[in-house]
Amino acid sequence: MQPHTFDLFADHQPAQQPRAEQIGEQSWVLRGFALPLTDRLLPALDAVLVAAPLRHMVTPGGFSMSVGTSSCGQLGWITDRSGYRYSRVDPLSGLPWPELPPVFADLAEAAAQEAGFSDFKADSCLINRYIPGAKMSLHQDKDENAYAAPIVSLSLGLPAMFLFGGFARGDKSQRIPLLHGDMVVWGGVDRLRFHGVLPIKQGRHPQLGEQRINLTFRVAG
Ligand code: MD3
Ligand code: FE
Repeated sequence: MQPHTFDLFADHQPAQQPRAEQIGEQSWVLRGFALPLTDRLLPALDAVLVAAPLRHMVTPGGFSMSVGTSSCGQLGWITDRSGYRYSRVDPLSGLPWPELPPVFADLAEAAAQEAGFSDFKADSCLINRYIPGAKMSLHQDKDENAYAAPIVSLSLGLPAMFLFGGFARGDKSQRIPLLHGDMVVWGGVDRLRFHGVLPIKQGRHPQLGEQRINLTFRVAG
């Protein structure tokens, strides 16, 4: 974490608004946390997506995901007819995934710290791209090797309605709007809660256009 990055966060935070909004026992929404860094985040994201383009992966059941996905970092999440897993290589290129840009790593660590998780070092960043109408059905994230570390997410572009459920598929979900620059940290007892994203509404974001991009930073290995 570079000191100048830290100053940026301090300077841009509106004084009145609470910095962190608790949504679960060990889960926090950090409204606008990434906004001071978007000028560095967006070009880094573009470079990653040139090296490892978004693609619509196929689930074990044979359905093509409505969300386009890619990854950076040492491990990337993939799915195909044989199952879900993390891979050191991008199956599209046969090459290792692009490195995690330092601005991504610093931001994820700072957000985790803010939510009470120190020394968060992500080895994987999953990139999800939603166009209007795309959604993510309720699911649990269980493909990581350990659940001690939190998952940190960054929302960019069009708004989304995030569903934060319980520990069984049928449990009631909270609906949490996520806007450009918002970050969420899920850890500890909340790590295995069901969650999903409602279909994205039509719209145009001034910087990202007609799309939402979500990054999730994970310790997968
Ligand atoms: C809550 N992505 O990629 S962010 C996913 O907005 C995923 O693209 C959504 O669910 C998206 O798996 C939601 C984050 C998220 C990730 C892991 C969680 C929320 C979580 C684990 C437990 C509880
Ligand atoms: Fe998930």
